[in-house]
Formats: sequence, C-alpha cells, structure tokens
Amino acid sequence: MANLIITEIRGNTGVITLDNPKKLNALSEALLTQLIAALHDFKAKKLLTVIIRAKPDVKVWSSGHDIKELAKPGRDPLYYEDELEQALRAIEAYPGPVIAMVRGSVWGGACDLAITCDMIIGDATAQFAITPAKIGIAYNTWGVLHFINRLPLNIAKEMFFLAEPLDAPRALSVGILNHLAAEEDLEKFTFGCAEKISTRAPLSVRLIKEQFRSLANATPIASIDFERLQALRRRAYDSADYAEGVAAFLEKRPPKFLGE
Ligand code: LCV
Repeated sequence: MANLIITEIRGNTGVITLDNPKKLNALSEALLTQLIAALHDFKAKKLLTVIIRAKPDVKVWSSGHDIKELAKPGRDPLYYEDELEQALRAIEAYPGPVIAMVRGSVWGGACDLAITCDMIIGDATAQFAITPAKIGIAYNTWGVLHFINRLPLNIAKEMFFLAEPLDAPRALSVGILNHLAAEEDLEKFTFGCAEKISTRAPLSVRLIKEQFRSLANATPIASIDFERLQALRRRAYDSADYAEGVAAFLEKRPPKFLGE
C-alpha cells in the first residue's frame, strides 16, 4: 500500500502531511485509514498536539471524499462506518488539540475534516467549500452539526446551498479560520501555536478538549426527527440526481438535476 500521508514528530507535536498530489489529496479509504492509524500512533506516544497539513506547494489542500469511492445510489454515502466519518471521530476524540494548517482549496468532506479540527490556520490561498448540493449527496446530520457549531446559521446555510468556496479573508471574517497568516509565516506561526500549547498543562488541555467534544455534540434531537431526516436522506441517496451528480463530475460536464 503506497504511503498517502507523511508522518513526523516535532517536539511534542505529531505532524500528518497529506501526500497524494495526483489525486489532489482526495480522502480515499486508503488515505483516511493511514490518517486514523497516525492519530492512534501519536496518541500512544502521548503527543499533546497534532498538525494536519498538505505540502507547501499544493493548490488543493484536499479535494474531499474520493468521488470514485462514493457509495452507489441506494446506499448511504456517509454512513457511520464510512472511513471519512471514522476519521472525523478520531480527530474529535484525539486527546489534545488537532490543528489544520491550510494552504490551497479544501473541498467537501475535507472541509468537514478541517472544521472538525480544533483550530484552522491558513494563508491567503486557503479556500473552503462544502459541496453535497453540487453532487446531489445526502450529507449526514452529524456533519451538518459541525457547521452549525462553528458558524452563524446563515453562513453555514450559504456554504451548503451555494456549494462555492469561501476565500481566505471571508473564511477569517466568518470564523472558519482562527488565523490568516502570511504565506511565508504560515508554517512558523502554526508550529509556534502547537509548541505554545504543548507547554501548557496536558491534563487541563485534554480535559478542555473532551468538554468541548461532549458539549458540542450535546444537541438533542427527537428520535422521530432523526428517523424523518434519515428518510429524507434516503430519498436523496436513492435518487437519480445523486447518480447524475457523480456521473457529471466524472464525465467533466455540468449536472442536470431533475429533483428526483
Ligand atoms: C476523486 C477527484 C476528486 C475527488 N475524488 O483538477 O461534501 S460532499 O458531500 O460533496 C462529500 C461527499 C465530498 O467530499 O465529495 C467530494 C467533494 N469534492 C469536490 O467537489 C471537489 C471536486 N474536484 C474539483 O472540483 C476539482 O478537481 C478541483 C477544483 C479540486 C481541482 O480542479 P483542477 O482542474 O485543478 P481536475 O478537476 O482536473 O482534477 C484532477 C484529477 O483529480 C480528480 C479529477 O477527476 C481529475 O482526474 P483525471 O485526471 O483522471 O481526470 N479528482 C478531483 N477531485 N474529490 N477524484
């Protein structure tokens, strides 16, 4: 299995570099399995902070879920055991801050991954797009909650409805980016943050991370409502529109959605 990420340790920080440029760091099952394994390894080594990044020369930080691996219509493309969902839970459960260091554009599931990280530090090339509406995907409800927890509702809705990238200044102004660093300072600034955190009391930092995780996920939803949303999701992932969205992407043409 080719290495699709590079892992390294700098002081008390584990570093994961997405490294599958020919697929624009698409979040394939293989890449995500390696990312989850790296987080488990960093946890075993008791590293307090993690940075997830791409190589400095990329235009695309990650093109999101590997569209070629999306479940065929009739099956939930973002079900609980999907590797993307497992990776998001691994980031959320990591016992310490996970920082996304972003250069380039971040698409779909990779945008969810970045905002599931505890902080995002980017430079002027950073862009963020959440794209289910562009492909006809039935996004999962836990994924939507990430955006609700991060952004004003109207901004989160705009991102989902338009499925267009937000550029770095807009991403900073709405709260996606914690910091917008100059290109030449991005690495130094991000690693400086991680280093500073790793001088803080680990038990307190780990407790805070867990408190945020539990409280952020504490949004109650009536089971009948969850069932109703699942039924609506199934109508979307069973639809001809979903098949059309994926086919149009692979055939490099605009999709023709019919609402069925
Ligand atoms: C597989 C790809 C991909 C890709 N998968 O280069 O959020 S949800 O619900 O939508 C979620 C399920 C999700 O994450 O879905 C995926 C969301 N991702 C996107 O919508 C981004 C799709 N990609 C693009 O829009 C373009 O590739 C960008 C703008 C990222 C880069 O455009 P550029 O013109 O530089 P190409 O489009 O030519 O892509 C280069 C190769 O990478 C493949 C793409 O099919 C092409 O393959 P070929 O060289 O074989 O033609 N590729 C790109 N993204 N997510 N494969």
